[in-house]
Amino acid sequence: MTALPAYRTVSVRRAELPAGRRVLILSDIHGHAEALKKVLRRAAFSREDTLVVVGDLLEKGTGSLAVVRTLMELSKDHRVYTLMGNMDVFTLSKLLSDDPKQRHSLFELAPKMKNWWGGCLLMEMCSELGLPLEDGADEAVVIRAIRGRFEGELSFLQGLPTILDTPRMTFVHGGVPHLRLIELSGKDSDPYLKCDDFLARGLSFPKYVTVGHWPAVLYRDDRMDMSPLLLRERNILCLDGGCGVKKSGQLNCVIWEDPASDHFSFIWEDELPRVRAMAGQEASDHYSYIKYHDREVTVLGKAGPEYTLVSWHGRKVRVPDTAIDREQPGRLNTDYTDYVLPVREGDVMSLVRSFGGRHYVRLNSVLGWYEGPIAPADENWVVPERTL
Ligand SMILES: [Mn+2]
Repeated sequence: MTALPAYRTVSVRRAELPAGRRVLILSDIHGHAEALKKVLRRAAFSREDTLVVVGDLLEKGTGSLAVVRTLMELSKDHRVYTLMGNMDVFTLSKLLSDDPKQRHSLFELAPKMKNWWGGCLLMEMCSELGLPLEDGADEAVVIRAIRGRFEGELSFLQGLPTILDTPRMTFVHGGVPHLRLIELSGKDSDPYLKCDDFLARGLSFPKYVTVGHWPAVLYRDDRMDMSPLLLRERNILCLDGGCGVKKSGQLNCVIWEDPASDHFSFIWEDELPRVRAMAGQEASDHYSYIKYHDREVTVLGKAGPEYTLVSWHGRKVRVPDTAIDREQPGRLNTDYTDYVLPVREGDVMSLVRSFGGRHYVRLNSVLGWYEGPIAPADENWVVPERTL
């Protein structure tokens, strides 16, 4: 067995966070460079603050290179700690592999990534190099060119630590089994970056452990609420708003008022159009929330233009036709809710998509339906900051 390269093993960075200074925490930017810029602007991020990015800069968006460059640039003259995520390691390990098969898998994946997310890091790099992948490029040549042109970006990514440990908070993309970090040091980082469903492990910690990776919405059973989840009794903060993974997701930014305090608030941004509700509506009393791991349905028939009626656990649910998996019509291709949101006239919402005159929107971090008329939102509208 060959030894893992250093960037695939656990490295722990230790730091003191200056008292009295805000700490802004992001994770899972996933190639959403515009959302990143917007959220930093909204937070009025400055040299006074500390910024911690808890991994997954890359993929599932079209601006991976811009995200990396933005963070590299900020790191020069701001207090920025950027950590590694599992997607970052995934792409990096293929771009840097000496094994042509490993590299080939990235080329094979590229058209799928383009289809799902509009692009991928490999495509961005090729397009900057003027070597479009569609022309059946010579993979060895492309990889050599990439390693040359993007040496700076690649070495920045390789240098990202796995864990940031500070006196009152430990940051890691996926999760940790305990805080004896010295024992994790040098091990394969994969289990700590890809720690799916971290909360289900039932752990609690003597200081805050902040993670991304697993969208916080998946921990909630009542509504599709994308806001960060702070479990004070367990000292765990999950902040992934599902940016990238879901078109309906948001990039959360947790604001820790002072590293000596226990006061946390958050804002968010996304790249969706913002619309204003022209009328109010009441919330639905009964609704379904179909999660990705439980999305088997029976199609009952059409339910008007653009909608299909399905049965899910014996409940009738109206879903947009596009939510039915084309390859396996017995299931949905996404998480889904038919929840009709409580909306007041004038509320500003992120518009995911409209179907037959009804709008699938996110309002106050919660996904659902708005059935009234919409207008473009006022450009001066700002995302409200909410206490956690
Ligand atoms: Mn991840």
